[in-house]
Amino acid sequence: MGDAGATRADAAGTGGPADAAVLRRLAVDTLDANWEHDHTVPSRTLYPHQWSWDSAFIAIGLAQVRPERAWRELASLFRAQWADGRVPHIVFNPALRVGAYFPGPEMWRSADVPGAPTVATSGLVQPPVHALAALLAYRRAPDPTPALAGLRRLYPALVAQQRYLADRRDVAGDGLVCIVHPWESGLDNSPAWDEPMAAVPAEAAVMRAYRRHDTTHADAAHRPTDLDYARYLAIVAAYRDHGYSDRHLATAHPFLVECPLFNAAFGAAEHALAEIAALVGDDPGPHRARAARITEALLRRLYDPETGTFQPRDLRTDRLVSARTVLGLTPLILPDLPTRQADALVVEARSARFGVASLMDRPLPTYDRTAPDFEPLRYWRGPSWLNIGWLVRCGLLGHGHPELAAGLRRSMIGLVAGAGCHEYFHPDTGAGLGSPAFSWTAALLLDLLAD
Ligand code: 9WN
Repeated sequence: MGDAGATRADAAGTGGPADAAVLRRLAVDTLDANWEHDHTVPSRTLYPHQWSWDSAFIAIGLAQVRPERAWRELASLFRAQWADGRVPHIVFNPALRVGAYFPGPEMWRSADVPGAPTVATSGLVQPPVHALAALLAYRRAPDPTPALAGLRRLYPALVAQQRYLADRRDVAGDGLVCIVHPWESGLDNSPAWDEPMAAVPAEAAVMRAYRRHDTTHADAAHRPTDLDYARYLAIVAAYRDHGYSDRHLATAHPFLVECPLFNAAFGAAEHALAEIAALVGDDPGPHRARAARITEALLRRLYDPETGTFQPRDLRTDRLVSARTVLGLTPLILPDLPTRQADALVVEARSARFGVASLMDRPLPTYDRTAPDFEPLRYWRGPSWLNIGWLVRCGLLGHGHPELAAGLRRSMIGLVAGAGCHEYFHPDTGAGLGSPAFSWTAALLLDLLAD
C-alpha cells in the first residue's frame, strides 16, 4: 500500500473521527444501494442474487446501522432452506432476467428436487458462519428486545443447518464435514483446490457453449480460468444428476474435500449455538459437546505438525493437500483450539508467507506470498479479502494476541480508506479489485470501526 493509503489507514484505525465517519458513511451507502426488498446483493453487477455466507457477514454490519434489516437478511436466506436442512449458497431473485448470473437457475434445476423451496436456489452450501453472525448481530444491536426475538426465530433453522452437515456431509465418518464443490469453500479458485481439481475430468473448450457472466463485469485475468469453470460445471452436473442426494457422494462424486475453514465455521457455529441456546432458553450442553468433538476431529484429521498449520484433506486420495493457504489459519476462530496449535498458527500468520504484524506493511494475502505460483491479481490465489482478515482477527483476539489483531484491523481499514469498498485488494499495493461496491467489505468495515 502506498504512503497516502497508510496515512489514511492510521487516521481511521487510531480513531481519526472525521475519517472514521466518512468511512462509515461509505459503508452504509454501499449497503443501502445493494439492498433488494428482503436481502442484500453482494454486488449489483457481478452477484445480483442472494449468497449464503455473504448474508451472514452482511447481517453483522447491518445489525449496527439497519438492525431490522439484519434479521430480514437472515430470515430471507433461511426461508430458502431445503427440507433436509441445507442452506443453499445462492437464492435466485425471480425478478431478474435469465442470464443475470451464470450459472443461473436453469443449470441448477432445484425445482426438480423434492424438498427444495419454491424459490429457485443452487444445491450447494457455503461455510456455516450464520450462527456466529446471528450471535454477533444480537450483540451489536442497539435494542436487545427485537434482536432476541430475531435470534429466537432463527435458532431452530440454525440447528437444522448444522444437523444437515453432520448427518449428510460427514462422508468419511470422522466427525468432519466435506465440501463437494470448490464454491462451497467460498474461496473458489484457491490453490488449496488445485490438487483435487486436477482429478476432475473436463476441458476448457466446453465453455464455448456458455456465456460467462463474471468476465463481462470483471477482468478475466482477475477471475478463475475457463478450465476452472469447466470443472465447476462438471461437478455441479454430477451432484445435480444424483438429485443433490448426499448418499452417492462416496462412490460417485468427483470432488470431496475436508476444508479447514468450513470445519472451523462448523465448530464455531456450535460454540455460538451454545450461547444462543442459553439466551433463548434451550440446553447449551449438546452444542458444547458437539463443538468439542469438531475441534478434536480437526486436530486429528487436518492439523499437520510438520507445517504447523491446518491443511485440507482430499478424501479421494486421503491425503492432505500441500498448498499453504490462508484457509489453514482460520481454525483460530475456535475458542477451544489448544494453545500448542494456536501458537503454531500465530507463527504461520506472522511468517513471511502471511505477514501478520502489529504494524503490517502489506495486507493479509489469501495464499503464501512466497510461493512461486502466488498471483496478486487473481481472486483467491493471492489478493486480500476482508472477510478472511476479519475471521483471522477474531481468532487472534480470542487467543490473546490483541496487538496482532489491532495491526490486522488497521490494515483492513486502510484498504477501504485507500480504495473503497472493493471486493478484494491487491496484496502488495492495496489497489481495489473486483466489484467496487461489495457488501461484505462494507458490512465488516462497520464491524471493525465499531470495535
Ligand atoms: C460463486 C458472492 C460469492 C462469494 C464467494 C465468491 C464468489 C461466486 C462466483 O462470489 O463466488 O459462488 O460467481 O464467483 O468466491 O465467496 O460468496 O459474493
